[in-house]
Amino acid sequence: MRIDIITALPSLLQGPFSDSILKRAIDNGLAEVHLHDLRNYGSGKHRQIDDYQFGGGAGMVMMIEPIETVINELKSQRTYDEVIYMTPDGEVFNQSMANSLSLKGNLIILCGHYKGIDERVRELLITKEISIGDYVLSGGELAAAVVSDAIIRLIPGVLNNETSALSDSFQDDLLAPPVYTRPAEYEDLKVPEILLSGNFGAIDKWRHEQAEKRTAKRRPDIWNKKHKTDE
Ligand code: 6GU
Repeated sequence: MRIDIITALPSLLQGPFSDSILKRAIDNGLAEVHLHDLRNYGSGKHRQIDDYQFGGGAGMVMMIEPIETVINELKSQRTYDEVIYMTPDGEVFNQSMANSLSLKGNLIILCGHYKGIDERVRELLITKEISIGDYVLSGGELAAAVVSDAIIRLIPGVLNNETSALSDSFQDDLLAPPVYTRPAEYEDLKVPEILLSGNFGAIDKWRHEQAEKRTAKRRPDIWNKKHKTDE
């Protein structure tokens, strides 16, 4: 999997890929992430990438040409499965979108800024628009990092068996059950007896029940949907 991220603020995106699971995935050649500084594609002495909006109003709009130039340059080098635009008015990201994107080969992710991008970029170049939730961020960069993380960890070989993504929250429409480690007793709080029993069949059953209880209580929306479709 290769992800090309186009951004006016590449330094905002360096951190998330320089540590832990994402760094290991990249070091092991399971994922490639390339950051492209939109400023390098800007026009004129000032490498302009944004301008005032037609019709007036506060806030700058990202121009078509620099974005088209970088996207065309990338497309001339390989074919892309999706050209994604990160925007609060996109489709709300979830685990099922992460699952299907993790099966793709090459992705472009464009991060918006200011008031957004010229609408014609969306018409001409973008194949998918993603939001990470109903709140507004200063730009698409943090959202692009979230989406990339959710996708890359699903690539086979990125996680080991123990941390397998199959047991993640949401993967089976259930939240994860509670987990404990040493000490077995902390102040008055004991780890549930069953987890110390060594009876792995009973432990699995307990965990599944806890996951169901937790989902029904905390996320009735997911719980009710699951039970409608199971019937
Ligand atoms: Cl993708 N971008 C911005 N700027 N804000 C957001 C978002 C994206 N998703 C949720 N809020």
